[in-house]
Amino acid sequence: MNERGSEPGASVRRAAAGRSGSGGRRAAGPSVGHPGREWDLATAIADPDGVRRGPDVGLPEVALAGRSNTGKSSLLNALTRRRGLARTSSTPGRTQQVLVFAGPEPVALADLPGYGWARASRGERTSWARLIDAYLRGREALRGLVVVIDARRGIGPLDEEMLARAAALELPWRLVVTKVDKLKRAERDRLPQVLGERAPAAILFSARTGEGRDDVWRAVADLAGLR
Ligand SMILES: Nc1nc2c(ncn2[C@@H]2O[C@H](COP(=O)(O)OP(=O)(O)OP(=O)(O)O)[C@@H](O)[C@H]2O)c(=O)[nH]1
Ligand SMILES: [Mg+2]
Repeated sequence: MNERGSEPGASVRRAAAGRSGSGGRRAAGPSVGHPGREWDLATAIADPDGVRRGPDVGLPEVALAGRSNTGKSSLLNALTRRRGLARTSSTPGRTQQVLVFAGPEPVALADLPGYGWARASRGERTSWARLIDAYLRGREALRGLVVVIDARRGIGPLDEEMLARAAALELPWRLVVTKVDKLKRAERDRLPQVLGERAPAAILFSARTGEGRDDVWRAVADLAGLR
């Protein structure tokens, strides 16, 4: 099947149709998705208390985490094939809440605020960090993380911290190395060395060209316990 011609998440729906039982933290509803429904915002969580209060979307959830401006929201838009669904910006700090999106697939996608934006005020950074932490700890439907890394920056200390936190919470994760369209051939060839031991767990992706999109969907399905 060609990349552009495939439906969003078609492999996820096929996998869900054949699955027997759900893995992860706790079963979150029937996980059937809503065939025919367009991807749309299901709920927004603005503060740590909102994690407990926030409505259960009734689907297992996979969250997109990563440094500010790495391309989390762009990845979400590529996965759902809805340009402009999650707001993106060349200015870091665009996403400031946890935004949970649901559509026809049997999995919800959560767009997290980015971490590590040096120009955010200390207060903003603290409140986003608290929100992310509360979400990771408290969101019952959460099954796993896609940790998004900018291909030109590699994995930094804050990313390692996020991976350690995921491990401590027993949340499975996958790495997505995005913006690979920006790499020169030689830079791309060096990626396995740059990523080191993380390389085998990494999916190369570009929101610009669509490269890797189906692989990311497969990873999302695995994280959600659908395959
Ligand atoms: N060339 C290229 N640019 C990208 C890609 N993905 C994202 N961008 C650009 O990178 C910038 C940041 O993208 P966002 O998707 O808003 O990043 P984010 O991680 O959601 O950022 P925050 O919400 O601020 O944490 C935007 O200008 C995007 O157009 C990609 O795969 N290739
Ligand atoms: Mg964003």
